[in-house]
Amino acid sequence: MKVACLVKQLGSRPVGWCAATLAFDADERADLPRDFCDAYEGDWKVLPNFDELKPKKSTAVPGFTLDGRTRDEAFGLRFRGYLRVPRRGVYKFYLASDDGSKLYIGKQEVVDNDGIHPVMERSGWIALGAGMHPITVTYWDTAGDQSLQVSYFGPGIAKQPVPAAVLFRRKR
Ligand SMILES: [Ca+2]
Repeated sequence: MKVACLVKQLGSRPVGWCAATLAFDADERADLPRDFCDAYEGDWKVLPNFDELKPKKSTAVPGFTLDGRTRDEAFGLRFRGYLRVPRRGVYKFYLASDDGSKLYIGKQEVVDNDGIHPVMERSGWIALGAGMHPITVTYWDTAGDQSLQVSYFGPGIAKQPVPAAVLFRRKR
C-alpha cells in the first residue's frame, strides 16, 4: 500500500487505517453540530467512560473549545461530529491538553494524551480517504489550569488547529 510506505518513510508507527469514507450528500450536511459538545461533571483520575455518564449540558460550540464546560474544575467534555478532509492521505492529529484527552476517528483511537498533567502535546497518524469521517475528542480536567487544542497536519494542510469550518453534523 502506498500509504503504508509513506508512514514507514516518515518513521512513525501508523495507528490504523481508515480508508472507508463516509459520504454525505450536500443537503444532508449542516455546518454546526448543535450537540457537538457534551459537558460532564466528576472528579476522575483518568478519562471516564462518557457512555456511562449523563451530560449536564450539550452545546454547539464552534470547534474544539472549552466554552461548553459547566464549571472550571472536575469536569469533562466529549466532542462528536464529522471531520471533512479534502484529500486521501496520511494525516497527523495533535492533542495539547491540561489535563487529559483522547482523539478518535471512527472507533480508532489516534491520539492518547490521558493523565493528570500540565499542558502537554501528543500526536498520532492515520490514513484517511477524502470525505467525511466521524471524529470524537474526549477531554477532562481535575483542577488548576485547563486547556485543550486539537490540531492536524496532512496533504496540503500545514499544522494548524482544526477549524470549525471542517466540522459537520448530519441533518436529522
Ligand atoms: Ca489541570
